[in-house]
Amino acid sequence: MKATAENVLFRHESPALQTIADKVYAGERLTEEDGLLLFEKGNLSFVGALANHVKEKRHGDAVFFNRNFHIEPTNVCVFSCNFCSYSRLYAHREEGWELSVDDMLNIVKKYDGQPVTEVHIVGGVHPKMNLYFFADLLKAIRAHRPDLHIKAFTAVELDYMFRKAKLSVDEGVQVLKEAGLNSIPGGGAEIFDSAIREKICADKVDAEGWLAIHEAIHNAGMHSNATMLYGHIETYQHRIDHMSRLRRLQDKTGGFNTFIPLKFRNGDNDMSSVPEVSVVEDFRLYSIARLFMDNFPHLKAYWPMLGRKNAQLALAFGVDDIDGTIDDTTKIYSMAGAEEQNPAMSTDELVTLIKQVKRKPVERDTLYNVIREY
Ligand code: V47
Ligand code: SF4
Repeated sequence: MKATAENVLFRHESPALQTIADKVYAGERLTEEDGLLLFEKGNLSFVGALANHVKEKRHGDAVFFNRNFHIEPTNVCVFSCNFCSYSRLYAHREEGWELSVDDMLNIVKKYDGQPVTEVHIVGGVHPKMNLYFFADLLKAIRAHRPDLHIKAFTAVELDYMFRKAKLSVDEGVQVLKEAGLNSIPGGGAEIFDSAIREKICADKVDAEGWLAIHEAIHNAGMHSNATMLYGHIETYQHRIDHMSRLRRLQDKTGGFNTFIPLKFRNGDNDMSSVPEVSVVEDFRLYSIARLFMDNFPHLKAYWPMLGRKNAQLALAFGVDDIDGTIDDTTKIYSMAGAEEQNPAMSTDELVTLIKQVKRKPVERDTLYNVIREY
């Protein structure tokens, strides 16, 4: 065999893994069996090198970020996901927070004159905050700041709002679109497998419902993201099944921008006895996701969850996006024990973080239009 860089790098791997490497270099889609084999047998350097190859082929040295801030309308929630450290049941709502439309508009006003491009709005599922409350919120933000991209509400929140309003998914989506919604975030997907869902988030929207809402969003001409909560009680097969369902919907609609793996954090929740997976397992997952999700343009490492140093490292394992400046406005991870207790980074800090690992920072808007290269 000729000693090329490629076959030197992979020469110790099994023939089956070598076949996967060949497929990746040829730009061929990996099967579910390939994905499973990578999880079972692919060591970090093997999957990482392949993922970096794919990342660089698609995006070169670019690493995307945006200037955004979060609004969390409430942490009161009718559901009781066992992994959630953040929510408070309605019966204990005095321990939580509930923002009015005016409160939230005042948060938006704090950014007047600042070059933020996106507001990200997600929270618990409050029984009194209905579709029309949120439509009013969208209208108020849109009227105040017409250029701001509003990325709001997970499929879990939407499913509840639409059902309570007795509207079909398409009708509900239309109401919010007309009020000013631009796209939706990827939360609530967790792990699609129904047996796992039954154990970790039994009472909220199921896989089919989650996927149907994203499909309706795409059909209405909007984009969305997709997440996967990993590293708890799921198996490798469940991860592949999850990513495969997303890949199939993406083949159909092309409406997903970004895949965001979310590492299960075990601080202060009903799954605290489940140990967290290692950092090596995190980066293997990012790498395999980059290889398997061939029709997802972007792979995001959410830095408030990973921490800054690990987010930097993730850029060597297929990741091309590290979300945004955020500005200390999200609590979902700090309450679950993430390193970043007050997540905020200035644009300068984000740019430096990316440059330190010899990548090119590219500021983007929500839809990945380039705003500025650094
Ligand atoms: O669905 C909750 C996760 C998600 C824990 O689309 C936890 O740009 C780990 O979806 N350990 C909500 N994860 C957040 C989310 C998100 C975040 C950033 C960007 C985007 C985007 C979306 O947070 C939930 C759940 O999967 N989560 N608790 C926990 N203990
Ligand atoms: Fe509610 Fe979301 Fe927490 Fe589940 S993860 S309990 S839906 S806030």
